[in-house]
Amino acid sequence: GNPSVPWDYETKEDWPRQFPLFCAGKRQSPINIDRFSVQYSHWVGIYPIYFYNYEVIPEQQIAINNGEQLQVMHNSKVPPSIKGGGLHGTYLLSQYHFHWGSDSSKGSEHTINTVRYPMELHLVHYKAQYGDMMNALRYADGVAVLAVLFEVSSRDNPALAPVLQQVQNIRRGRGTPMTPVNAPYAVASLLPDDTKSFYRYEGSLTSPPCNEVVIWTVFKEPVHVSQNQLELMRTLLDLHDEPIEDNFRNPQPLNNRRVYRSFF
Ligand code: BO1
Ligand code: ZN
Repeated sequence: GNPSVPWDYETKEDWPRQFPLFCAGKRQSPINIDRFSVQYSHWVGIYPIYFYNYEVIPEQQIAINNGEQLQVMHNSKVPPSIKGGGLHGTYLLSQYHFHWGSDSSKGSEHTINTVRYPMELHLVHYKAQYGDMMNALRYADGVAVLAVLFEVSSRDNPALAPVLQQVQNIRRGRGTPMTPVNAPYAVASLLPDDTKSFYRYEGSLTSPPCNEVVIWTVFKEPVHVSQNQLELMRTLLDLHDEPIEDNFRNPQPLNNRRVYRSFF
């Protein structure tokens, strides 16, 4: 697993061979969440996830086209953070990014009862006590990702507008200027109304090097996105000036894992 070896989604089925250190492991992500085999957990359900500074409008967020994803780094002095919801300790937001498909029949990484969604948002946090993201990747509970599924709607999702406004400035991959997202909005506006109902399991980063360090939270309630907004995502270009699309990994074997739910 040499992290400097380039990877792309065209060869995603080869990641276990290309990055055998972690991508061939037994707690890989994403997974299919089968509603009828998930188990209610009192431990996960008793306390809601508490969101700190999620309502604060960051002074500045930076949108980046990294050649594989549209990623947003925040630049706030006090980063948004989460605790509760069965997580041990506080996790600080590092970045968030999106996975989407070439058409709306696919795009999400997690599937629910094998149903694919057209887009999935990942809010990537690292455990505060581990100091930074790089160090957190060394611990089995180092990273907590919140996943939000999108379903197609006839209405635009206003929470996506500030990020999508930057797409024209970062259309080409790596080497394009990092663009501040200035429009006022809070990260919280990207979350579903019901953050108390979610699925929880232990998994990995969904792309190489696939470190098995992620406590996953997948919200039950999807949010909405319009076809126009999805089309805008699909105009982003990768390193070869090809559209970035289908930047998702397929569900991985559950193996010896349980998926919990926070709700009855
Ligand atoms: S995901 O949320 O599971 N799709 C995911 C996949 C890959 C990463 C993060 C989240 N990669 C890591 C890099 C680190 C970097 C970190 C934060 O993202 O391996 O080098 O510091 O941006
Ligand atoms: Zn992701």
